[in-house]
Amino acid sequence: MRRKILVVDDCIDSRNLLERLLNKSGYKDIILAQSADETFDILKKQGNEIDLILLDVIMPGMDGIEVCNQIKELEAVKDIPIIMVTGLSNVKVLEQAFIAGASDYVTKPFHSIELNARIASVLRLKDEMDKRIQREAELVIANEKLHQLNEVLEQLSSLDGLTGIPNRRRFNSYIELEWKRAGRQKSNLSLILLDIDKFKLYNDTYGHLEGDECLKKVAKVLQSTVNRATDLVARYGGEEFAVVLPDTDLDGAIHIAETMRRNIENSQIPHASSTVSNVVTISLGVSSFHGCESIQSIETLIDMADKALYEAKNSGRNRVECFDICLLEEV
Ligand code: GH3
Ligand code: MG
Repeated sequence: MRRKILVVDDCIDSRNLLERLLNKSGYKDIILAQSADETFDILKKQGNEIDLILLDVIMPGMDGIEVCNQIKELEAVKDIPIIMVTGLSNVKVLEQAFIAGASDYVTKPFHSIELNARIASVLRLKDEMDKRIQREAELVIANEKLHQLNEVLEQLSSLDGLTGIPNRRRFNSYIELEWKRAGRQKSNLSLILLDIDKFKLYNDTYGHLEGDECLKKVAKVLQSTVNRATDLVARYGGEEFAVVLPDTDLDGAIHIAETMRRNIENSQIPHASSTVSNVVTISLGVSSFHGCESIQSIETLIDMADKALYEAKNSGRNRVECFDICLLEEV
C-alpha cells in the first residue's frame, strides 16, 4: 500500500534527512513542511490523503505541541496519527504531546531501525482503526436495511405483531372475499366490532406494557370463542377487534358476541379503575347481511356494526348491541 507521510520540521537538514531515511525504507510519497502555517495549508488541501505526520516539537512561531493540539481539533484530519520528533533533551515536553493526542515519538539523531519500527506500528494501528470504523459504518447500513425490510415484511404480513392474530390488512381482504361470496351464494355474513371498556384507564393504572399483555389475553379469549375455520378474529385497531362470521345470521352472531362478552368477563382480568366492573369487559356491536339484501357496500356493514358498538358503549358498556336500522338513520 502506498503511504503518504507529511514531515514537519523547521530545519532543512532534518527534513531532508528524514525524507532520505523514509525513501530508503520504501516510503516514496513524502511531503515536506517547514512551519505550522504550511502544515495547515497542506492538511486543508490534501489532509484526506495523508497517512502519517512526523512533527518536530521545537519550531519557531507555533511549536509542534500546539500544532498537534490544533490538528486533533480538526474533524477532517484528527485521526491522522502523529509521531513527534524531538531531541533527547526535550523528552519531558512529550507528555503534553501525548495529552494532545500524539501516537508516539522518535528522538534525534534518528536511528533508522527505530524510526521504521515506530512508523510501522503506528500505521498498523491506524489501519486497524480504519477497518473498525468501516465495519461499524457497514453495520449501521446493514441495520438500517434490516429495519426497512422488517417494516416491509410487517406490512406484507397478515398477522398483528402484538397479539399474533390476523391484522386489519387481513381483515380487509377477508371480509371483501366473504362479502363477494355471500352475494354470489345468497348467504349470510355477519360482523362483530368490539372494544375494550375503559382501556385508557387500564393503561393509566397498570402501565402500557401490562396494557399490551391485556390485549394479548383478550385476543386469545376471543380467538378461542369462535369455532368454525371460516370465522376470523382480527385486531382492528388499538384496543378494537373485529370478527367476521361467514354463513352466520344475526341471531347466530349475537350468540357468539354474547359468548365473547361473557368469556372476557369470566377471564377475570383485574381492572381496578374501570367504572364498569372490577374486571376487564368489552362492548360489542353486531351487524349482519344476507346476500339477497341490498346493502350497498362492506363499508355500510362495518358502519352498521360501528353504530351498534357505539350504542353498546352509550347504554352502559359490557354489553352486546345489534344494528337497528334506526341507528343508521339517526346519524
Ligand atoms: P371506552 O370504554 O369508551 O372504550 O374507553 P377507552 O378508555 O377504552 O377508550 P379510549 O378510546 O379513550 O382509549 C383507548 C385506549 O387504548 C387509549 C390507548 O392508549 C389504548 N391503546 C390503543 N392501542 C394500544 C396498544 O396497542 N397497547 C396498549 N397498551 N394500549 C393501547
Ligand atoms: Mg375502549
